[in-house]
Amino acid sequence: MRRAVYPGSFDPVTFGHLDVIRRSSALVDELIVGVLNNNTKTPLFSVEERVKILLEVTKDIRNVRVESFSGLSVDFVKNCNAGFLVRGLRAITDFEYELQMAQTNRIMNPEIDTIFLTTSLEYAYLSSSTVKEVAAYGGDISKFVPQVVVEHMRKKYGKHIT
Ligand code: COD
Repeated sequence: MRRAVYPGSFDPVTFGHLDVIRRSSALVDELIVGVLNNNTKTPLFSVEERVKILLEVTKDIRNVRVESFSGLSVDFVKNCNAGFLVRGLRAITDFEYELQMAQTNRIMNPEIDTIFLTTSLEYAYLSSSTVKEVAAYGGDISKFVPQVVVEHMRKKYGKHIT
């Protein structure tokens, strides 16, 4: 079975992430979306909320599983019996960070490779931090994230979010 892991913060999941999930799930038998439970950063959404939202927005994709993880992503990939890590690339700024991470991960576990999907052009600008900033100022985020995320953001920031 060809299994891959797409690890990330997903705080919150955007249409850009969803596009990577759809396209990479079509390349493998099973895609596991790994949600980092990060104790050092304070995310807007708890890991439980992020998993719940991801389960909701991926429920129509039959070969996608969603799980949280702590620690190194290569260890999570190994524990999942997966051979690949999926990551998305938007711009040259992503490339430097992603290349460094992919190479470090490969040194730590040479059996695990990283596959990069380049962003779809319509989502090239999109990031979770931009969505949070727009939402914090009461802007319309419905073009950036699924409706279920809009509703969760509304609860976090108050009802003025579109
Ligand atoms: N289009 C395409 N791709 C996108 C878009 C978009 N619009 N938006 C985001 N992406 C991609 C990102 O480039 C990234 O590849 C992925 O989606 C997830 O993005 P985020 O921002 O939700 O998640 P990150 O980048 O914060 O996730 C970082 C990890 C959690 C994977 C990383 O910190 C990690 O593995 N941590 C565990 C400790 C570890 O193993 N560290 C690495 C040692 S080198």
